[in-house]
Amino acid sequence: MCCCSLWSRCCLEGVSQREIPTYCRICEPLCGLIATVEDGRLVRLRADKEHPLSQGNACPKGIAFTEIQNDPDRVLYPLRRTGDGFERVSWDEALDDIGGRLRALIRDHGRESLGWYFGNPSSFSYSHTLWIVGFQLAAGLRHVYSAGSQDVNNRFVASQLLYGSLISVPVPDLDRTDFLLMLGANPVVSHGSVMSVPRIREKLTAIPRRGGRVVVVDPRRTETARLFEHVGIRPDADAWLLAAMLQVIFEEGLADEQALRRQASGASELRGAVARFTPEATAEVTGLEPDRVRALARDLARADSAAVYGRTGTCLGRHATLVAFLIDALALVTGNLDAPGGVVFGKELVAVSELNARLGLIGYGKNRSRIGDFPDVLGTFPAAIMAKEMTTPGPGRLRALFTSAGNPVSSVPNPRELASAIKQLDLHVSIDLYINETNRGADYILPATTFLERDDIPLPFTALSPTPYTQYTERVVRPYGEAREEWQIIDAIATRIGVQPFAFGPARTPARLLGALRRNLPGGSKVRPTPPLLVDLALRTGPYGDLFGLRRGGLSLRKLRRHPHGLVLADAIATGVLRDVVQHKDNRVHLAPAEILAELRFLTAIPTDPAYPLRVIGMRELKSHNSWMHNAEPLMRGNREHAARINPEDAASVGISTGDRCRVTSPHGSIEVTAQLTDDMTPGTVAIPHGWGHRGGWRRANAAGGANPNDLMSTATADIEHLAGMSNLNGIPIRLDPA
Ligand SMILES: Nc1nc2c(c(=O)[nH]1)N[C@H]1C(S)=C(S)[C@@H](COP(=O)(O)OP(=O)(O)OC[C@H]3O[C@@H](n4cnc5c(=O)[nH]c(N)nc54)[C@H](O)[C@@H]3O)O[C@H]1N2
Ligand SMILES: Nc1nc2c(c(=O)[nH]1)N[C@H]1C(S)=C(S)[C@@H](COP(=O)(O)OP(=O)(O)OC[C@H]3O[C@@H](n4cnc5c(=O)[nH]c(N)nc54)[C@H](O)[C@@H]3O)O[C@H]1N2
Ligand code: SF4
Ligand SMILES: [Mo]
Repeated sequence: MCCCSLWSRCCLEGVSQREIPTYCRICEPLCGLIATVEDGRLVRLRADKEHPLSQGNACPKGIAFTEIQNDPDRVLYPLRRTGDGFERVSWDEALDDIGGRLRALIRDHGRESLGWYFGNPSSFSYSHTLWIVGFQLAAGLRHVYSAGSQDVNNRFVASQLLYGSLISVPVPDLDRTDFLLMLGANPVVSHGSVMSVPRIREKLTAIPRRGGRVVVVDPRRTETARLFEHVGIRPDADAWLLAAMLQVIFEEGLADEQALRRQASGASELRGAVARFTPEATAEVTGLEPDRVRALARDLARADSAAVYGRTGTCLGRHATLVAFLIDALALVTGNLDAPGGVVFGKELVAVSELNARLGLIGYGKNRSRIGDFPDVLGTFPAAIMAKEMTTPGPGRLRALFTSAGNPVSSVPNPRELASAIKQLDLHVSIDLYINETNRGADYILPATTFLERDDIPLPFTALSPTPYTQYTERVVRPYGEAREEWQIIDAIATRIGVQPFAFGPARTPARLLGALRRNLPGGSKVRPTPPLLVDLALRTGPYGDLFGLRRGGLSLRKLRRHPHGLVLADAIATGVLRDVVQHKDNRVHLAPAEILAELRFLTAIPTDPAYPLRVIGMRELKSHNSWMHNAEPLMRGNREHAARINPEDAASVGISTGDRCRVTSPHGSIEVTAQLTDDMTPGTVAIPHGWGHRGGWRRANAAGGANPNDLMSTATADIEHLAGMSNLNGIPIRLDPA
């Protein structure tokens, strides 16, 4: 039998084991992998030496994906809830019943009663994301939520304010920078995020080797901070530090006036707004010596080139949009925006922003949420309000929820509230690989293919790679059991409520575009677009495309198939492109939008409450991946345990030692975890990884114990960052007690 459905030479020649190049879709470097496949089963994964960028590098999670692929606990057939368990049903039975229930809900309560939450793994599947957006637009869904509000939406909103372009996110030019200021990121463990950089540790260590500096601002002396210079800031104080650095730079005449004149508007207002944030005035909030902050500001401004980069540690505080904004502002003010060695704007593989800008499909603040009046970000509302949207009566109440590639009961604040709200839904359907903490009570669990069971191209990541590249992969094994690709499932559900993704409104261009496409296809109007067809079209007409033969050497899927190990598209990101990036009418970067000036005016630290003297933050571990890799045996060896990292001074003051069970209590909840004392933690701060405390169908994960730190977090609308709807998951006041 053919293992991959391609009927390539190996089947015809009867070779039983096949090695197929593909790439990992667990995290953002997208490392090249070689899959060994025998009789349609994955035998092993190893790093691909021929991948142009990862060059034989992959981490333990990538290799351990074999265990996920072959996991006996995987859901391989559609499951329907029966009392407190599940029974296997056929796809038709499941889809017909779901369709019928959706039609009844639409009839009684309108389409605004339906909703979708898509989780992190969806961003690694072009077809999944395309079909969610297509379905959202075609069905007019309003209740759309994602992991983005626990991750990165503040970054998009900052780009909207700065550049007038939501998805234009600059990346640090790692290969050329002389000075990297990194806040709230631990790429040695996370492997880099909102930048796609295989072998990132080497890229970072090369900076000091060539005489440059890397400064890591983090309340924990992380695996990354240990390799470089560490600035142990207090949690949720980055806005104060960045404002203070800007204050010093303006005050001491270190700003790059030429860059300001050329690129920006609002520099003097920004200067006025940060004037009160001197290093002295901010020292109590940041915990940093004023002289150190001054020196850091001067060094950054005087470096030949400097990049400023922030990641989740700067996204999950109370001022997340402001912080993301100030990160880019600092780069611009020092002349490092859109300049070699600074922060630079990659070129998209397909012209998503342009298309979106032209069609105005999804953006920022086009809609407001029913609960909390939050603006949408890329068509999604804060996931932290999902529970209240389910439980608050009235028109527009969320009654039917789909979750795909997501585990919000593990990942959003106040998971208990969400778990109990989900029980009140009329319908909950999950598309997943596992029974997880969110779907364990769902009406249906529909089995999704793994990334090895679907074709893919990492669409959004080319623009985020300092060395622009791409790769197209076919599936390497046929779907196990009855697993289906998400887009097929979405299509089948859409059909049953009478809508069709990618065929919305005759007045809209995509319909016309697709009409033209259909006319040019064999089969005429009956042909419905498939993901490879759409992506080929977008690729060929995109910035790197072959324009159907008009641009020699341009890309098409056919051409990418000839480069199964991936293809480098340029040596570096081009600079001097800001005029194309900025969409504001005056073609300038806006340094003083009203929203940001207001944030700076009202910036106040949370008053310390003696009842909760410490702060809790998150952290990531090399052998965990959010909530979903704790069932893979190779990652769980050595009796791994969920532990809170605590500074010895803080532990001593409450009589806790390593290995003790301790109780962590915030104003919103309480959990019990094992203590691990370490002077990596700055005193006053405790770090607890998320994604533990399992109660799903993953037996090894369940047995690993642990707790969900998000029980400590709040979903009160006042506790949700108001510009981007970011959940507040870092810097929450807590108290420690022996358990
Ligand atoms: N306290 C705290 N909370 C956090 C964070 C933090 O730093 N601290 N980080 C936040 C961040 S950055 C993120 S991204 C979120 C993640 O939050 P979520 O995306 O909600 O959750 P995950 O744990 O990533 O769960 C992913 C689910 O997708 C399934 N899955 C894996 N691959 C596929 C696939 O190909 N198809 C389908 N259909 N399903 C698949 C897995 O089985 C799993 O059930 O957590 C957030 N929560
Ligand atoms: N091994 C592994 N890799 C992963 C993941 C995983 O779960 N495991 N998840 C993936 C996902 S979904 C994402 S989004 C990326 C995230 O990528 P990163 O953001 O690089 O990952 P983290 O390790 O969460 O790093 C955040 C850092 O912020 C620090 N921090 C917390 N609060 C503050 C603060 O207030 N200020 C400052 N300056 N720092 C603070 C934390 O101590 C932590 O070191 O990683 C991805 N890669
Ligand atoms: S770093 Fe690991 S998990 Fe991330 S893409 Fe590479 S192999 Fe996969
Ligand atoms: Mo994330």
